[in-house]
Amino acid sequence: MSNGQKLIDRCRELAQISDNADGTFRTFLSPGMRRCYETVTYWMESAGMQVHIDDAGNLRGVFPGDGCCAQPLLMGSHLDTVRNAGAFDGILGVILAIELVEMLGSRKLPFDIQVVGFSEEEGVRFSTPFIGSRALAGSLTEEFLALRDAAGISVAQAIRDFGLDPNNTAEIALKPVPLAFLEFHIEQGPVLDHASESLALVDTIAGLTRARVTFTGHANHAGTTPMNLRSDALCGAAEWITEVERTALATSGLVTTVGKLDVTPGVANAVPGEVTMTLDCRHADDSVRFTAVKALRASAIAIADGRQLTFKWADLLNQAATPMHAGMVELLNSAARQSGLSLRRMASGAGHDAMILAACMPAAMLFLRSPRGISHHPDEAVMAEDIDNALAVGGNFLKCLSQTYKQWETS
Ligand code: HGY
Ligand code: MN
Ligand code: MN
Repeated sequence: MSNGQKLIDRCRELAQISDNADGTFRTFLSPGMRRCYETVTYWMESAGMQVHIDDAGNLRGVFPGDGCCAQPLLMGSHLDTVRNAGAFDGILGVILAIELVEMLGSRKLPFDIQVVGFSEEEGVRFSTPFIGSRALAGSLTEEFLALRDAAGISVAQAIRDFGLDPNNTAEIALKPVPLAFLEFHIEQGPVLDHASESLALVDTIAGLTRARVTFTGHANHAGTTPMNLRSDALCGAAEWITEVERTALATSGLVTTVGKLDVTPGVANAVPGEVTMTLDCRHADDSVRFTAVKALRASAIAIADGRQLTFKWADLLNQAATPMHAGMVELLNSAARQSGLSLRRMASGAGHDAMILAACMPAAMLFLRSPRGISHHPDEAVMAEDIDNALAVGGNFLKCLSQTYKQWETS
């Protein structure tokens, strides 16, 4: 069996570990995550790593180097998922990094290799992503620790419930800072599949605005309330959602999504009194994103005024577009050329932990083709040959970095 197929099998094995009876779903420090960590810990230890869980719930494997370089190389991705997820988003990046370590056998590099499985990237449980990587970047503030999930449990309490110490999260920031962070990830879109290409270098990660938007009117009887006397929150939301779509269709490179919508009272025979929804807006150029978000906020206010509704807007996330480290991308590119591959550079429409870690260390990403461009869906897939190519590039990257680490050392 090729390594590629072995790693596909491992990802599919983890996809069976879920907090839901139907579909793959694991959130921050959930029971499913604990079971997932047990399996990944076994694979990390089999590859010769020392494994621990840090106080932000990240799974951490360390493969010691020969001591020549104090700064480690960090590789990894996230182990949490969206609801009804595929088997490879995030997970493949952790499994592939473990395999690169395993392929070293007893060889020691000049630097330690740290493999991390981040505890929360998708932001499902607390409506805010990147909890694990923020801790490693030293940006997990008290404000994040105080966020509460739908059951009213705070991030800090979830950390305590898992047997960890939320008072220690400030200690997690990596010291010394790693030479680099390398994340392997599926593209999650159609570009490579359409071009029949195996891998790509990521040059920038699109910026991301996420907000919670609420329209409030008056719930009333569906049968007795005349149409001209209604303040129907859902009709207002519907008018705005079509404006959200129209704005993106009219703006090159902009994507907007209303992915979650809650209606109250949410019964067939009552006029909707309140609608709460999420807005996700992304673009590789922050000024374009800011202009779009400003226009969408203004149109929501106008729609609410015109329908005697009230309107609330709560910012959940404003993540800047993040360029990858040019030097590290070039090193990855030369590793790819050594593997006989000539790779395109492309922007990532999806957000990734690399955009958080890029604030404090050189970060680079290698994309693997997503067959049919599907992701955040059970039909998400990856091809064994692309994993084999990624392992070849990753192996050459470790070799190139071992030969050039002195030029990247910062401490
Ligand atoms: O939403 C995203 O872009 C990523 O999958 N968390
Ligand atoms: Mn995702
Ligand atoms: Mn991901």
